[in-house]
Amino acid sequence: MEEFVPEKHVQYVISVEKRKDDFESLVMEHLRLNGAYWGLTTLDLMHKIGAIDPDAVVSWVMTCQHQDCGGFSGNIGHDPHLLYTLSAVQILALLDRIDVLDVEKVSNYVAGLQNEDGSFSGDIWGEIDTRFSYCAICCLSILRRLEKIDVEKAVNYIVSCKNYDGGFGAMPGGESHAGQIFCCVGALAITGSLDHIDRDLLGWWLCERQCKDGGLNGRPEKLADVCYSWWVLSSLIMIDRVHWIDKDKLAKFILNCQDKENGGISDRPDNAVDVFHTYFGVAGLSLMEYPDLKSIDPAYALPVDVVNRIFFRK
Ligand code: 3PZ
Ligand code: ZN
Repeated sequence: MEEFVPEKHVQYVISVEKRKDDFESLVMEHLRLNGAYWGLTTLDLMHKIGAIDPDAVVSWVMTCQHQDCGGFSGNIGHDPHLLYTLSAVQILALLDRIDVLDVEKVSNYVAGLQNEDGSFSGDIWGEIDTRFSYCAICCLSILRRLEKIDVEKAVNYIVSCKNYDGGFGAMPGGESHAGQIFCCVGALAITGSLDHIDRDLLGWWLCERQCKDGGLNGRPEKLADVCYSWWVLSSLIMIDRVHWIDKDKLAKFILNCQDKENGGISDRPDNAVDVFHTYFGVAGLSLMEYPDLKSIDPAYALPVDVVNRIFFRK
């Protein structure tokens, strides 16, 4: 039986946070705000958010904000995008520091990226993708400013990306993919629109993602990968069909991807670890109610206690 080594993962996440100039860090330079969200959420799920200095994180996050438009970039000196603006808002929510934000300014930036057909562009360059619909809706919901967009049009656009297999793509007619399905189901869950989903049809497609080795893949014929534990499981939970997969086999697959010596989790057994798969591995275990982990909200991708604090201030 594989054992879970949370203390090692805490050490690993903190060490990645400190290293700033090796190869892995350089590749990740332009998306450090995403990386910070993955690392900090992992620590919080393991009850170790106290290991970091919140004031230092908050002031660094705020240096990534662009004063002209209100959006955030992945690091200082890069271009703002919805992908990083969501991570910034999630980090501040996690640290209970939304108060440092000019909420009107950030929410106007996000709302300004909605198009006439209800879709969202990721930034001023205009690429459209249902991932950006999720980023915008999740962000505005956390900021309690969903009324700034046309929610009905946003929902209708997402529904127009639904396929005959029950899944969703990046745009109308785009191939179903588990990451994209998470974004669409998450956005529909947040806006209370899950009635647009055929739960049995989508649940079937999602539970077909479980491979012989117990892991989950992102679409047919692909290898299992730890990050799909999150995209697939969270979607199954939101549509109430998570009992259709074998949780024990999936937990074993994730535990098998741990580096038990130096900490961290990889995409599949024996590969090199990274913060992304460490986060999604721990988040997947949390969704399966693994002992001693905080539970994570499948739609907001934040610990449940953080989400409750946002909406009920308790
Ligand atoms: C990884 N990105 O484009 S990336 C990401 N992938 O920035 C971060 N599973 O070098 C890390 N694959 C590792 N640390 C991988 C984020 C990708 C996803 C690649 C991946 C994951 C299988 C091939 C896209 C949210 C945000 C971004 C993504 C998905 C979800 C890479 C490759 C790509 C990227 C970064 C590093 C292998 C870490
Ligand atoms: Zn992966």
